[in-house]
Order: sequence, then structure tokens, then C-alpha cells
Amino acid sequence: MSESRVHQTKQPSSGVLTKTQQADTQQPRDTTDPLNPLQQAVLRPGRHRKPMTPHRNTASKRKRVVLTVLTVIVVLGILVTAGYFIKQLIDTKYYFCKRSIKFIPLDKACDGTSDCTDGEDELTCVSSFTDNTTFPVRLITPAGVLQVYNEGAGWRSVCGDDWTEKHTATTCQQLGYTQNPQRTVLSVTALGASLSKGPFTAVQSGTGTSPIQTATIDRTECRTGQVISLTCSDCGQGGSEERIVGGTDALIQDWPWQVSLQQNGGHTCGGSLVSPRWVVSAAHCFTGTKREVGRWRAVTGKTYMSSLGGATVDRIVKNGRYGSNDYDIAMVRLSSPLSLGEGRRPVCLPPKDLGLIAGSPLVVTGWGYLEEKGKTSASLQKASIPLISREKCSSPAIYGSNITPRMICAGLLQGGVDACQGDSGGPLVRLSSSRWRLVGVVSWGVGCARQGRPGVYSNVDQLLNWIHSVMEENQ
Ligand code: 4AZ
Repeated sequence: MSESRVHQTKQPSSGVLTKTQQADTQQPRDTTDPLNPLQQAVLRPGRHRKPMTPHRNTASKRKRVVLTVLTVIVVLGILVTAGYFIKQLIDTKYYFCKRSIKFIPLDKACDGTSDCTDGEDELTCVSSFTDNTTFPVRLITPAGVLQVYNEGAGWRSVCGDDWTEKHTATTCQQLGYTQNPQRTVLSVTALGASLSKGPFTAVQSGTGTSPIQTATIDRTECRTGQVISLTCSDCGQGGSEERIVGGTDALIQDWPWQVSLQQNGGHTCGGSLVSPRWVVSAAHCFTGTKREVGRWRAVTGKTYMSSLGGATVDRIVKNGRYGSNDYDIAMVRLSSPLSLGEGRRPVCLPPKDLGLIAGSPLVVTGWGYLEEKGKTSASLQKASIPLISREKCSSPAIYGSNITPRMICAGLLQGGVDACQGDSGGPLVRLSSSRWRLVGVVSWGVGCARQGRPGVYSNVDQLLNWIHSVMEENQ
């Protein structure tokens, strides 16, 4: 630019050289020069200008192109950003019917009435499931003793007699697990008083691939003197120790089952991986405008809240008995199983009758509010809280008759440490026999960390039958 300006000032505007200029620019004449000085006078400036004109033009042309490109980039950037925010805004309020090309209010999607052509808005919605039967397989006590249910006969522990590896694989599959099925045998005499007396059952030979309830036959005692205990999943291996209001920073590697369930890129609820494909969460996370399955993503393996790399979801099942905070549990199925690794591992489901007592140390984790009217946390938080006895939590001074058998309470009665909004659906875990087990799901409470208002959690022990039924029905 400055170069062209220098060139211009040196050039005569008329294109004709003055005498002094002629003298200034005198050059050795070569023999081919025209003799006519007039001709020369016309030609010479031309010779000077010819190489210079494209210079000036190219430079200013380049300037114009650069300016235009920059303007286009800036305008496009503004348009894209504005478009993104407008889309986000619309997405939080409306459902877009793709076939009929129209918007409907979000609460009209998945409301049981079709509002788009072909009922497109009712196709992928949260479903309800009520377990009316007893799921016939369970693991019981901290040892995980296998029991099989038989209509009329009730629950029976399974003898080690004639048991094969095939039976181990089949039974774990029935419980919804395919990874690392493992079996140990326990001496009947080592079982607690209530289990050691039986009743028992045992597999019949050649039944390895039949469901365990049809493969077994009643026994009064075990020939081998042993019963089967199962570990069906590579689960519950977390960190070395333990908004959450009043908690401390945590690493996902220590709580690798913690999931952030997100809608439109925003953290909405917590969840817990119980297998590579299933996340346990709370039913109240999937009500109102949050019933459309396609909007949900499950972000795993992140300590710092992020909306990148979320897994898509293909099914959400909430408990059919959910209402007034009772039966507040849901299961989210990922479109494809996650590859597990550091920061991404399932928690164990607890065996039936794990035997929690008041004061048992539990840990709650999540990205929820750091104070009652605060904001969600950018980094994962954890808090260690004790279990509060059912009697105390149901006393009129605390929550009275609002506490049902499907709920447990945990926290400090003096307040200060608690789960809060945004932690909902997330895990409350207990370390037992060196494995972390999901004993509760963040559900409700009056405010957060208030005195005499502890957190209330869905009681996983009472919902195990429902969890196993959902995993089996939706394989
Ligand atoms: C909520 O709004 C919520 N203090 C979750 C947990 C608690 C309170 C509120 C427990 O999702």
C-alpha cells in the first residue's frame, strides 16, 4: 500500500514529461530509440506506467477481496451464532414436526395425543413399566447368594450340586449382565441363621441354557454342603475413598458410573451406569417437557461438565407406579453399549438385604447446585453422608408419612451437607465387600442442606425387582 503511494507521487499526472523531468530521467540511448522526441516523450511515461498500473490494481483488488472475504466471514459468523442461539431457544420450547413442517409446544410432544401428522410427536417417548410379577432370580446378603423364586415355593438358595459354568452365564444374563460372570461357592454352614436352614433348590443335569427357575428342582439339603454365590458384572470398582452442598471436588475415575443426562446440551439430571448399556436415574427427570427420548444424551467419563461426546439414548422406562415422589426411578437405555474403561465403569446393584443400618457411611455425587438457590457445579462433587433411620426420617418433626418403603433418607440432621437440584437421578453408593453398590437414587427433599430436612433417595433395595424386570424385558 505505501509502496503504491510512493509510486503515484513520482508519476506526472499528465503523462508528459517536462524538460527538467526529461533531464532527470535521462538514460543512455540505444540505437533502436525513435528519433522523433515527441514520440519518445509519449512513449517513455507509458513505459514507466505500464509495469506500475497492474501493481496498483492488483494491490487494491487484493485489498477489496480480503475486505469482502473478511466481511463475509464476520457476517456468516454472526448469522451462525445467532442461528445457534435461536435454535437452542426454539428447541427448549418447541417440538418440530419434520413431516408436516410445523412447531408444536414441547409439552404437547409425548402427551398421548398426536399433534403432528402421522403422530410423529408420539413415536419416541418415555414409557412406563409396572412389574406385576416377581422376577425369579436374585442375589441376597452381602455375599450375593443366588436365590430362585418358585410360585408357591417362594425363594430358595441354589446348591452347588451339578452347577456348571453354563448355568453361571445363563443366570447372569437373566439378571441383565453378560460381562464377566463369576461364581463362587459358599459353605451352607457359613450362611447366616436365616439362610442356612434352607429351603434349597439345585440344577438338574443338562439344563445349562434353560432359565434358572425352570432348570432347578427343590432339595431339602445340598449334597455338596455348598450354595452358589454370583458376581455378574465387573462392577463397583471406583476410587480409593468417597452440588452437592457442602461436598468436595471429585474425579470421575473414582466414581466412574456417574452419568450426566442432558437435554439440548444442558445438564438436567444425574444417573448411574449399571451395565454398558443401562443407566439408572429418577422418574421425575422425565416428566413434562422432558418425555421425548431423542432429546436426551448421556455424557460419561467427564469430571468437568461438558456436552461433548454424549451417547444417544433409544429407550427410557419409568416406573409405572411413580407419583408423589414414590417409586421415583427410571432406566435409560443407550443406543449402543459403551466401551468401558477408566472413568467409565458400572456400579454394582446391591444384593437384596444388604443390611444397611442407620449411620452407615454413604456417598452421593453429582454436578448439582452448590447451594439451594445456586448454580450447577462445573466439576463433579462428592459428599459423605450417613444413612438416617426410617423411624427418625418418618417422624412428624422430619418428613412424617411422606416417607414410603421405596425411600431412604441420608444426610446430616444439623444440615450443611446434601444433594440438591441437578443431582437428581444420581447415585448414592455404599462400599461393601470392596465394591461400591448403588443403594439410592437422588430423589427429593425440602430445600437443600437445611436443618432437619435431609435428602430423600429412592430405595434401590425395594426396586431391584423392577430394575431386573426392565433389563430383561428390553434386552
Ligand atoms: C431437586 O430439586 C432436588 N436436598 C434434589 C435433591 C434434593 C432437593 C431437591 C435434596 O432435584
